[in-house]
Amino acid sequence: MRSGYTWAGGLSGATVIDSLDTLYLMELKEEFQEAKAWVEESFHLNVSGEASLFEVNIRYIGGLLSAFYLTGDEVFRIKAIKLGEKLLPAFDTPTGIPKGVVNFKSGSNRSWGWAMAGSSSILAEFGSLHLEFLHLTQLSGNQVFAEKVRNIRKVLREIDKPFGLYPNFLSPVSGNWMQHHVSVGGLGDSFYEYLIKSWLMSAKTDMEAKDMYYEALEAIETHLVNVSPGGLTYIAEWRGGILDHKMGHLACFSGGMIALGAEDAKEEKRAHYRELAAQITKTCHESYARSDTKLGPEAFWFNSGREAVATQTSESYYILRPEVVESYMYLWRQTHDPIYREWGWEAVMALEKYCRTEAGFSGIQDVYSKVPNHDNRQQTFFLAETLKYLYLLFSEDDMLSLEDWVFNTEAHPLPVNHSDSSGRGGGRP
Ligand code: DMJ
Repeated sequence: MRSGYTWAGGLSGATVIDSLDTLYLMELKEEFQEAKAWVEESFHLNVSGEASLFEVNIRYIGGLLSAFYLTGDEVFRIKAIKLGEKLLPAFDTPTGIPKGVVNFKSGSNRSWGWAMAGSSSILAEFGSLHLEFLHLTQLSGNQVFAEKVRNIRKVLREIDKPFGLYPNFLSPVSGNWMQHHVSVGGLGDSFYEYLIKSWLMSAKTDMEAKDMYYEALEAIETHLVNVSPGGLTYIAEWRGGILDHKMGHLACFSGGMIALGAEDAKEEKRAHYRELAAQITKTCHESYARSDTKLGPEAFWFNSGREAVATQTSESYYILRPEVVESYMYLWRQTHDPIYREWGWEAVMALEKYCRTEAGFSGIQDVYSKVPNHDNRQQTFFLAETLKYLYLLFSEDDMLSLEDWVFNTEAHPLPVNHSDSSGRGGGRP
């Protein structure tokens, strides 16, 4: 077992913890017991490296919380809370907006060097803590976790937003935006996701999250959503008013998110959001269908007559990302249109053909080449997300029902807090 990941601060077993709930769900009982034994005996928290607050939260805390909720095994609850406590120094900033990196040894924090020369926190990072931190408070009785994320919400609620949009970089010192770049892909993505999911996880009591989500979505639609000459709907990136007609693979989760949120929109917008979700998901499928491997590139453009294809080899790779099949799963649950299972099956076949290796699955360097070009890495989110969403796509709707569970941005299911409103428990799958 190696630590391997630079973002993990010396924690080992990222793949084990990220895949616990997938193993459990798929009834791989022996493998699950082996993984649980590893968590009990070998998952040590007394490490001293520098960790990413965001990655440790979504993969480790999310993975442990889901494993606890699915099984009731105390070891997962206890380790999730202890690890959560180790993340708290990231919030020691003048605004309470956490910095991206926490030093497990010294308890100091810093921003990523690449984030506006180390001056900024990233929207998708500090905006994707809410679900897990509320559960940490619920399971520990310690209010500190909930207080931290409520403060983040307050800062974001009160700050001026250009055209109602949320830029990607914010100073944790001054609380001001550091530039005006907006993305529903990398750097922005899961912030929007956590707004609608906070609303759903609160059993539809967190009105603030609801309002912020629909307001943000309206601004995105007004300023970022476009239709290509060939009729493909996409979400562009916004740089202070200028658009990059580009969509990242990461942004393809938004079809699923918009579908998930459609039901609680104003009545006159519901059908519209369902259609928008279907169109975006169709575009993301096109990015797969237009490649030689039938897997999609990291980013695709809508420029000079070329649509839904990467325009540079540096953006032609596929690293086993989940976002496209994630949207198929949500659209399937919403519509039961068999096209989503067909598209999901195309992805399964392509993964088998181009990504399966002797030791597992690997990313590929060029989706436009049929010659094997493995990158020799199996990202942890392949087991946490890609395989889980595919499995759910071909399962009955009551397997982790969307009424009772929300998925964190790493696809770890967390129970809806029904006790707030109706007295129903979170339930087991
Ligand atoms: C995952 O770690 C999470 O989904 C995150 O929000 C962004 N993307 C990767 C997988 O692509």
